Amino acid sequence: MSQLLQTIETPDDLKKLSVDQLPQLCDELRHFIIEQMSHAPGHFAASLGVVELTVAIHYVFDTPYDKLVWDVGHQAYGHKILTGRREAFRFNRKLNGISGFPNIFESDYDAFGVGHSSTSISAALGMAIAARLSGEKDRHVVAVIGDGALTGGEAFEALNNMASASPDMLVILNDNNMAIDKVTGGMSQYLLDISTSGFYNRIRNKLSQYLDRKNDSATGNNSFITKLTNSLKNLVNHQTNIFEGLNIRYFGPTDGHDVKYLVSILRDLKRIKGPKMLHVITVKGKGFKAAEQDPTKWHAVGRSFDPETGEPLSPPSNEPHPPLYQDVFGETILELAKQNDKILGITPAMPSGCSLNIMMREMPGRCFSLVNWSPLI
Ligand SMILES: Cc1ncc(C[n+]2csc(CCOP(=O)(O)OP(=O)(O)O)c2C)c(N)n1
Repeated sequence: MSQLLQTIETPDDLKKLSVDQLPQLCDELRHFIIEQMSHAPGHFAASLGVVELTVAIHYVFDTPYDKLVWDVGHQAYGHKILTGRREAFRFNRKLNGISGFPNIFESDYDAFGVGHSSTSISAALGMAIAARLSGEKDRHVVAVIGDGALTGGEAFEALNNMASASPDMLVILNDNNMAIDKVTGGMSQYLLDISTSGFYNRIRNKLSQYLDRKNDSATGNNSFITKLTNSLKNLVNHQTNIFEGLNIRYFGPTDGHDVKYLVSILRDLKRIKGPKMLHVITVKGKGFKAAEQDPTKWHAVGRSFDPETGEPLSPPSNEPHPPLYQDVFGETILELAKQNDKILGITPAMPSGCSLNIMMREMPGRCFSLVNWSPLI
């Protein structure tokens, strides 16, 4: 039973829990999402992957005064449940129910109305600058963006602007190595490289442990320790970190499922001024075996399923049913492409979602993923 979750109407209730209780709350929240989604389908795997992150952010930051901006927004179910919409979540995506995405008209906790994708850093940058101009120096601004959404052009534009505006804001990069389909391209390879470089990460961890032992006053942006750490980081990091190169302090990569550790990191980051990025590694569909194994299939679910096994509850009927809209598109584009070799297929990193995978299977060299412009071969 959800003993802790049912005591939480808003993040103020969450803050009454001890840090040691947070893993249990995460289990309950994850279970609640699975249970609800099993009979009221919608986006699924992405929210499961950010349960710990969601709990840690609301535990550490003072939302809604502090601004929390989700990027594609389909991972914000946990956020909705912890911010006054636990019961309303039963009517998620239903007529007269709540929206499946953050919506500024629905709740003060939804700082930015989002759909898809790559807008969060720009929006958060605007909020951070507005806070600075209006003298609200204590207001924190946090953007959460996935590695898929980070490949969008507007996200790069925002990182570029962060470098010059130097706002007090935190970007949390939720890296599950997935968009709707598998992420490919230069940025995803880069993130993998910095996540897996053992030597670099060992040195970085030692440095951050050293930093942790220092008192709060030593962790300011201009402190000697901070400057020393940056110099050492540059020394050990032969390839310059792309984010550090843009004047954004980079922290991580770290385990995005260790809620207690996330809380301690976020508390530390809260005290550090300037533009920062925390890179967390998560598993899309975390805690639900079928979704962990096939996150693309479980990105969004269309039918009720058994919350234990993932098996569909209503077997597909033998009755003839109309084809899916996207399959009509997929079959048609393939048919046309066979007749006209000038036709190419382009998708925003979601070949399965728009059924371009039908053409992709037969003509991989003529299909492109918009987000990274690589042929789908
Ligand atoms: C401008 C734009 N580009 C691309 C897409 C297709 N798209 C939808 S969600 C998404 C990214 C999802 O991946 P990520 O941000 O990593 O979130 P996750 O689902 O993995 O949590 C993409 C590329 C879109 N909807 N709009």
